[in-house]
Amino acid sequence: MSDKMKNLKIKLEEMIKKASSIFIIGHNEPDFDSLGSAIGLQVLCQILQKPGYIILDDEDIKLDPGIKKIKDEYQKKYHIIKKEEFLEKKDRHSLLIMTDVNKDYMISIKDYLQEIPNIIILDHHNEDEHTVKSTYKLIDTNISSASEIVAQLLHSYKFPNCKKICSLLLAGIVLDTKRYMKNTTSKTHDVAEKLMRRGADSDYVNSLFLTEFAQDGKIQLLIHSKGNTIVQEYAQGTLFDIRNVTFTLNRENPDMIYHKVEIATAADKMLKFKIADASFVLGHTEPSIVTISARSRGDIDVGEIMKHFKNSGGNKENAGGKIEATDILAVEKELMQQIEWGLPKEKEREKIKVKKIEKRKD
Ligand SMILES: [Mn+2]
Repeated sequence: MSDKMKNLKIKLEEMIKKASSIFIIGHNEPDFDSLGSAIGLQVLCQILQKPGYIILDDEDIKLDPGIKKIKDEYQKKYHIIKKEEFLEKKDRHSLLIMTDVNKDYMISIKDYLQEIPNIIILDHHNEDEHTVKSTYKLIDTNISSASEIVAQLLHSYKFPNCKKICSLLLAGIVLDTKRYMKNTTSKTHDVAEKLMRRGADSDYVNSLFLTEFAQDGKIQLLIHSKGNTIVQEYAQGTLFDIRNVTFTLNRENPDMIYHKVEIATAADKMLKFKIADASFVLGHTEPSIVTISARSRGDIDVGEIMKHFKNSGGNKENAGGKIEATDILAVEKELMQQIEWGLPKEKEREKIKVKKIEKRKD
C-alpha cells in the first residue's frame, strides 16, 4: 500500500470513529463506480461499528437498470437513503465522504455542504473551481476508479458478504477502465486480481453490463441514422494537427429524450471508429436539458473544451455536461465555436512543439 493510501486509511478510520454519523455520496446519475465504492465505504463504517448512510437521491425510473438492481438488492443492508432522510439525520458531528466525485454541482446535497463540519473526498477526476472544500482528500487522476481506492482500503479487513462487495468493486473498475483498456496501471490489475481471489464473481459483473436490446437499437440509430453524425476536420496548424472530431445528435428528431447512459454509450462507441479522434454526442435528457458526452483518444483535451459550459467539465479523455437549453442545435454550434476559439495562438503552439522535441531527447 502506498503512503498516500496508508494516510487515507488512517485519516478515514480516525474521522469515522469520531463522527456521530457518516454520510457517503457519489455523483448524481450514479454508475457502478460511484455506487460500488459508496457501498464499500459503508462496509468500512460497519466494520468500525458506526452508523453510515449512502445518499442516492435520483428517481428510480432514471437509474440505469444495473444500478437499480444493486440498489434494490442492497438498500436495506447498506442504508441507501434519499436527501430528505439525510436532512433529518445529519447533525453537527456528521461526516460526509464524497466518492467518485469532487464537484459541488454533481451531488444532490450541494446546498447543505456548509452545515457539515467534516468532509473527506476520495476521487479520480480532475479538480477545478467547483471542487468542494474538504478536511481531507485523496484525488488522483492516475488511479483508475474510486473502486480501486476503496478496494485497497478494504483488503486488510474481514467482513461479511465479502464476495458480493468484491464483485461490486470489480464492476466499478471494469466500467471505468473500459475492461482494462483505459486508465489501467499494474496496480489496477493487482487490485482486481485480489478482488477475484476474495471471491468476486465475473459472471455477476458481466450481468450488470448487459444492455437492453431496444436500448442498443436506439443508440445505433442515434449514431448511424443518415446525417446524425458530422465529422469536422481540424487541419494542420491548429491545436490538433489533423484531427477528426465527430458531432452526433438526432437531427431528424432533435427533441427526442435520451437516457444519459445512452448518450455516454454512443460517445464511447464513436471512438471505436477511425473517423473519430474525439467524439461529442448531444441529446436531450429533459426537454430543457441538453446532455453532452465527450470522449477523446487523448491528444484532444475534451475536459478543457467542456469547461466552457456551466456545470460541465471532466478529464482529458472523458468529459461531459448538462446544459440548460431547449435548442440542441444552438448548443452544438456553441460547442463547435468553442473548439475553434480554444485553438492556441501561434506562440503557444511553438511551446508545444519545443516540449515534444525535449521529450524525444530523454
Ligand atoms: Mn469513477
